[in-house]
Amino acid sequence: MSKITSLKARQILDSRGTPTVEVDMSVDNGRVCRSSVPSGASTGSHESVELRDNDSTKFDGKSVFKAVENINSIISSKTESKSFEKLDDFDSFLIELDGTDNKSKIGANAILGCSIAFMKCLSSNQNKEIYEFLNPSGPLILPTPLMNIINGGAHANNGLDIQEFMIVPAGFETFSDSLRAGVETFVNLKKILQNNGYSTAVGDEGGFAPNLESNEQALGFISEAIKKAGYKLGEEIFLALDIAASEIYKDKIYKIDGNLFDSNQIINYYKKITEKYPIISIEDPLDEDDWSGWSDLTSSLGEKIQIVGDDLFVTNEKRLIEGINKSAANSILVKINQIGTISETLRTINLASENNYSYIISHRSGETEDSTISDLAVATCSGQIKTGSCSRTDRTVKYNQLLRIEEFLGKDAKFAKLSTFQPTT
Ligand code: 2PG
Ligand code: MG
Repeated sequence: MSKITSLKARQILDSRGTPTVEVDMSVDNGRVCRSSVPSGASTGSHESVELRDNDSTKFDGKSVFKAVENINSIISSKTESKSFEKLDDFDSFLIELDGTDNKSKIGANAILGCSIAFMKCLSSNQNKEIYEFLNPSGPLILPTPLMNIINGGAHANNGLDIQEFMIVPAGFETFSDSLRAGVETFVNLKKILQNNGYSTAVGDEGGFAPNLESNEQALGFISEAIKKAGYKLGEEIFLALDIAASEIYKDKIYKIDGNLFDSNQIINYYKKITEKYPIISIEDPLDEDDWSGWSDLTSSLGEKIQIVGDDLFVTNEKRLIEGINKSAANSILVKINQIGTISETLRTINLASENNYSYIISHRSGETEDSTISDLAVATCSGQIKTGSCSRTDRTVKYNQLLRIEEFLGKDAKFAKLSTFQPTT
């Protein structure tokens, strides 16, 4: 049984300068472990609630002093006399303490900060890395990165409707070679954008945010950058998109490059671009509540590419069950703060895996120096991680942790390549 022996939360800043929650905790008088909580911009409306103070005189209404106070007073006092057998018991206790369906009382940000910190304390007390603690008997797999090298949508102010243009360097033997190919493509993309007179300033996830003429132009420049870096497009490096379609959907109509599409028409648009470019994964191609559109797209393109539910599933078992029943998507994006505890995240992953859905461990557009998701990706054998481009420390901290894990695992470090992509390749 494990007991919290110290607990202190504070407000810090995330990568956008927005306040977020940091937690310092020790369990059974072990080392103090620290966690911090990410935050999205294109948030799904079914996500757990991030508690913010909404006081317009401070931090543009976004301070999290209430969530911090909920940890330092409520969670701290209610756990004082309690011991927990496992992480699962601790997380269940927090869920019950909150008592709402969406963690709106104590705040998913407060709860997640404690859940991550408790997990870190348990692993530290066992002298284990987080990935070892989560999966002591293996197998362990280094994930293929989905690197968002052109940022649009809610993550930039450049007029690109599609939120994320990603490269997937999957055709390599090791994680570090894959990362290197991603970095070299990024560097070449910078030169191409410069030569064409576009800005090389970066967006929220460290990818470039040029004011391009069209969404397809982004795909063209990225394809060129891959070739210029000396890699084979569609063999070594593939493409992926996050449309974040809820952001371009209004009155049952989607808008891309000034064109208006209903669900059927946008499905045709996806068919065309996946014929033209080696796109192997599309996330949130349709609105978060356009279930019939999702089922139609999955039946027409699901045999060919990975169709990923992010805002659709919000890492929530109930939403995922609905998706499985409706044959909507074949993959789920997993964000720990959408659901609010590590244990629930692991249950959602198990459900996905049992139903042959792939699962991608993901960051948020607002990030911190916490690299827990890298360990989570290795421990759960997700085979895929989405953690932005290869610039900005909030993004590279996750890649750097994966480089360390690769080194720790030595010759046992297996790299996922395309093994977990849906449809299984
Ligand atoms: C997404 C994410 C992360 P945000 O839509 O997948 O890339 O963005 O955190 O803004 O929801
Ligand atoms: Mg998304």
